[in-house]
Amino acid sequence: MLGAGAALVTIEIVTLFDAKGVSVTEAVQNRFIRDFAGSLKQTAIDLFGTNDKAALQIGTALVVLVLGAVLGVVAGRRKPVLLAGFGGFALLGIVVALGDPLASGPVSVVAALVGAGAGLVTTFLLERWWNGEGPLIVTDRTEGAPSAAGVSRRTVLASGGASAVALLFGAAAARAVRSSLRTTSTTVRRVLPSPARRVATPINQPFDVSGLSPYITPTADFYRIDTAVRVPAIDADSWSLKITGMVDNELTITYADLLGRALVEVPITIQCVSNEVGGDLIGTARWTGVPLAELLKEAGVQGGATQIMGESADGFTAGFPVEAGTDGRDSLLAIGMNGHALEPAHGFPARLIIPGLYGYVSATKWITEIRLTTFEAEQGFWVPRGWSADGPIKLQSRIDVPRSGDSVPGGPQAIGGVAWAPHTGVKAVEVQIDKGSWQKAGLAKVASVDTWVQWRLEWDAKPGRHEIKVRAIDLNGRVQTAALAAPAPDGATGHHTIDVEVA
Ligand SMILES: Nc1nc2c(c(=O)[nH]1)N[C@H]1C(S)=C(S)[C@@H](COP(=O)(O)O)O[C@H]1N2
Ligand SMILES: [Mo]
Repeated sequence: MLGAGAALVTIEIVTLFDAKGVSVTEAVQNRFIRDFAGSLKQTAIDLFGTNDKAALQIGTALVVLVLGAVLGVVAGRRKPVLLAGFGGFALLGIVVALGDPLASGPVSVVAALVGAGAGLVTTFLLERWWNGEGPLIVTDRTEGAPSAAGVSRRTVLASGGASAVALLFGAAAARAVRSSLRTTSTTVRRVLPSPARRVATPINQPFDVSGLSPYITPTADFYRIDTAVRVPAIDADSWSLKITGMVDNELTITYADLLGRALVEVPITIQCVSNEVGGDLIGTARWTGVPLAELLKEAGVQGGATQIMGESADGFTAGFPVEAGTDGRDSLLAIGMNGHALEPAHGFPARLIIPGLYGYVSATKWITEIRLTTFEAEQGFWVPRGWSADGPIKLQSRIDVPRSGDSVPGGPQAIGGVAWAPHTGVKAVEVQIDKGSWQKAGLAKVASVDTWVQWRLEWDAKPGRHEIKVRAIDLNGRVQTAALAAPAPDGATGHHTIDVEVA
């Protein structure tokens, strides 16, 4: 177990030589996500929410320690078995790391080999000490004591456990140092040129309800979903984006090219398909970027192309219909969010933002390629993992205040929330209290049909328990369905319903 811990910490220390990349362990975690994401995504989100990565780290540490312990038990005093065990894990790590676009080959090979070496040496030394052969012999060996070195079983377990924890902290510390190295080397705050065109964000909204989601979600509160264990650290100066596939002219675009173009700023709501009814995997930001249509026009999309596939530096892919890039909506190759260059977590240096589509089919972060292809030829990351190839965001609405389970004072007060039908627009929001008639809520202003709308209803709350439901009606007159559907395969449906207690 301690040998395995020593291997882990060594791998992280060696990977300090590749601050921007991923370690062998992270490459294995990425691979695990790739292979099991299909079956685990919703369970992981349900269990851990957006702490799923923390859960993965803790899980990995435990699995590695347990594997080490099992190897120790199996190997006994047979050194070749230990050698084969550590060697096998090193080989596996190397093979997986070589397949990870963000892992450096040479650093991974060295890290895996040195890590396995450190694990073996630790194990051999401990074993020698245990058998009373090494330099660490405790002299007052008592005959028949539970451990060969004359140390009690309890002391061995306690110091062994403490050492394992120390090794894990060491690995975490090495990662933290690596994170700080990457942030200083890549996330130089870039000031974006002011946009040439701006879709105005409504200020002076007609109402202000405490607890209601703000129209524009602050970047710090914006939800985050990515398959990469670690946020890719990309150097904007060496980054480039290729437009390839079924185009007349392949293009290569640099960050400087993007900064030199006429930028637009547009408020757009994006949502994760995994968002449950009433969930918070949705947000609206002012996105700054270059119209995707302009880039596609320069590349010259060929007649047979039906799908635009975005591919990222970490190998993630997401594909959507060509029309969503060319039909006049504000689809963007975005470089800014809420007035600043993108945060690394949200896709620095560039990502796609496509109004009306779930993120998993469209919003590729850390994008390095836009490939014109067909739906027959290629599938985006989530499609073979059980999610629909088509991902229009469904008509939905949410109650923000009061919160379900709240106890509220009686008398006049506001019920409020948000509703959305991205790229279609919301015509009306209706609220039902205690199975009564549907009452029309007031709507705030919106920048366009591409964002959510805030709504409010005045309520004269009478004492007792109450059930409150909301539904939206889109600009085509479609009423949000009450039929319950889970997020997989193409987005949850149903009416958000809450219970409140009025004092
Ligand atoms: N490279 C990459 N881009 C990605 C993803 C990802 O895992 N990797 N996740 C997608 C999904 S599922 C969603 S919902 C959005 C979330 O964008 P955000 O994290 O900026 O909110 O990004 C999309 N872009
Ligand atoms: Mo998503």
